[in-house]
Amino acid sequence: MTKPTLDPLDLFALRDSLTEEERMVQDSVRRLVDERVLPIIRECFEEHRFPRELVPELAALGLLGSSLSGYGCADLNAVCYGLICQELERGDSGIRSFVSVQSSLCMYPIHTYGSPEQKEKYLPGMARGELIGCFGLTEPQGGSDPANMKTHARQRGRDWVLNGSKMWITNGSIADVAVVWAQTDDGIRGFLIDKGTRGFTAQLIERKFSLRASVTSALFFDDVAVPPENVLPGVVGLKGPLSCLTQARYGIAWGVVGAAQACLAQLLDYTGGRELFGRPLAQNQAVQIRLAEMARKIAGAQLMAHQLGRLKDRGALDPIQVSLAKWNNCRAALEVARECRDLLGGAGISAEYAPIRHMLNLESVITYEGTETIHQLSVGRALTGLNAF
Ligand code: TGC
Ligand code: FAD
Repeated sequence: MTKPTLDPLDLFALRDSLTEEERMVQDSVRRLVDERVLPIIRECFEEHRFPRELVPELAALGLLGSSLSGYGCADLNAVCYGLICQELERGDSGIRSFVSVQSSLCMYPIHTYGSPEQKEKYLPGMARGELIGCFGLTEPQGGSDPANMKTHARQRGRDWVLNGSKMWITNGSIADVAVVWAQTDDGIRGFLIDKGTRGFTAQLIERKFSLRASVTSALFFDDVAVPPENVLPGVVGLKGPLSCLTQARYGIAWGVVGAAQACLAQLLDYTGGRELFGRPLAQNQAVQIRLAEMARKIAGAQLMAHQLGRLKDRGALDPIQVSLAKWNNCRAALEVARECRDLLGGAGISAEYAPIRHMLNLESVITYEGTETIHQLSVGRALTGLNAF
């Protein structure tokens, strides 16, 4: 038997190209996932429970708003943020989702578009995990087309009055502050709605088959009075929410690699140890071809994520590159998870094995933050200059 010399989960030795700081970040998140996430995540998924008890530990490692500077944030580079997402999603997409929403969808817009007072009020508490955020863009009538949002805000005296609803909102029922995008007479604006504000309610969406270790909710706004201090002053228009989505989609392109790695690692172990027809399952050509295909998909996704990170750190990232990577990497991870589920045979449907949990999670991940079709059409538009939306 030939001894493997390469790391099957890092065939292009990308770990060697990381700086010392990047490796340290990866190692510390990896430890957290091994010691704190993996022992409980199966039960959380079965019980449909987000492990909120982990939030202080995520915060203590500097994982909330990790790319931001000041306000108690870690000011890490983009590759570090990617590695954080990758390691967390090796545990579960729900944990990565929590960090994506807190960091990229809530802290990022406050940091980028907020007033000095808003930054002081929210960011330090969010970095410490004492304040949880959610991001309300999607509405029941169609998340792919947020320009058509019905939630609106009108000025009444000094305040704004917000009416409408949002659907499928991660962290919605546990959030202390909701970053809500609403149509106004002069374009889409961002509003910071504190928990307990009169007229604002969040309702948990129960009985999901996917992302069961994550909180998903609907938000309702019934004549919610919002003072001007709670309006993000730095942006008007769809580019506000879309710029946040670029940050979060970037993290997802890395995160799903972790989910795929977790699946392949478990499958390599399983097929190496299971004897059928007098030899290990892994010693069949048909099985090796499938394992090699999975390794190819993971390696391609990893290379794309790493290059995306280097481009982002140089300030040269284009949202279309993020669309391509989000699409490619989610599709690759989902295919890997489904293949692993299948090669585990009957065991593949057991909660004892991770692939089915990752597979079910990835059905959400390929849908949220822009469905696969939306990213394909975005790339198509960039290639042709013709808008097919
Ligand atoms: P488009 O013409 O492309 O853009 C409108 C304006 O926005 C500007 N823009 C950006 N600005 C900054 N950064 C970016 N990344 C930007 N992308 C676009 C653009 O320049 C333009 O500005 P201006 O000044 O010219 O007006 O807009 P469009 O209406 O054609 O877009 C179409 C489309 C389909 C691409 C867009 O609507 C879209 O991306 N739809 C998908 C919606 C989506 O992804 N929703 C996700 C909701 S959040 C979520 O799912 C969280 S899950 C969290 C978790 O748990 O991890
Ligand atoms: P639709 O937009 O109705 O799309 C339905 C189908 O039509 C899709 O397959 C789509 O690709 C396809 N389609 C759409 N347009 C076209 C076209 N022009 N041509 C061909 N096909 C098309 N949103 C938030 O704002 N904040 C959150 O925190 C958040 N968290 C989420 C968590 C979970 C678990 C899930 C599942 C979703 C979350 N979302 C969140 C919402 C998510 O972003 C939307 O589900 C997504 O954008 C798709 O919107 P939709 O579900 O309304 O589907």
